[in-house]
Amino acid sequence: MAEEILEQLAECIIKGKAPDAKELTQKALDDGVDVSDVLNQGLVAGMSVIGDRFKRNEVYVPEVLIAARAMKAGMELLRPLLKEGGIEAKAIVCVGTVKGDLHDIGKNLVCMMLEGAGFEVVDLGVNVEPEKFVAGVQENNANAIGMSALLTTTMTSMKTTIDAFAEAGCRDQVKIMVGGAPLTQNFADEIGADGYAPDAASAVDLVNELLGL
Ligand code: B1M
Repeated sequence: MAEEILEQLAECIIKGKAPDAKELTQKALDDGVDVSDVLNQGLVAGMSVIGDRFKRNEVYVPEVLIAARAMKAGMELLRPLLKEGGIEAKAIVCVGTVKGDLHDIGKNLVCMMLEGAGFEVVDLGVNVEPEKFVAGVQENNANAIGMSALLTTTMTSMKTTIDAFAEAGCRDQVKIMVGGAPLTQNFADEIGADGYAPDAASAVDLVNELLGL
């Protein structure tokens, strides 16, 4: 019975049916299904199917955004219960678009995919100064950061941000991943990032790998 509802819930996420996802999340909770099962076997399971399809170019940005909206509808009901029950997120990741850069569509996709994979995401927004990344990690006890840049002129802010972590003496406490259309693995290596993700779904694989999860 519980399995059936959770399968239906995952299917709602895949199809991006937000009202149905909300209704089924509530139904699962009313039926006494464990909150973490609703999260992992319902919402996260659906979102990870979308993530895999996105990586294989079987679905595109609009489908991911619609699925993420459905996941958010369910998450709104779960979030307070997860907090109450002391159910911990897999890890905490601060994500932002670097200083000077206002592009946020890719960054938002990364946030949604990470949240969909069970991470707590602190969205630092756009035009994020290096010091704000450092403060974000320190204030939230974050395990990793994800930096996004869409302009060749702002890619350099990534290096400045990595330097700011070193200057603050906390470079070793955080895994740093980077992404965005003009980036390459070579660039990530050059600036001393821990990893590069070419797309939002790969960012989930990367942070899992970097944190050994
Ligand atoms: Co801008 N823009 N833009 N723009 N814009 C580009 C990037 C550009 C390539 C257009 C062009 O000339 N062909 C060009 C950059 C050229 C360059 O530097 N090489 C450009 C320019 C020049 C500019 C302005 C300077 C234009 C001007 O004012 N003269 C200006 C800069 C403003 C600023 O940031 N300071 C500007 C402004 C804008 C808008 C505000 C109008 C708007 C942004 C709206 C918004 O984001 N809210 C905009 C848009 C929409 C674009 C294009 C058309 C689309 C970008 C996008 O959202 N793609 C873009 C041209 C293009 O790509 N066709 C362009 C979809 C998104 C899902 O992809 O962000 O790559 P993307 O994210 C992917 C991956 O890269 C990865 O995952 C995502 C999903 O798979 N990823 C990460 C991204 N971040 C990651 C972080 C990670 C991991 C993976 O962390 C671990």
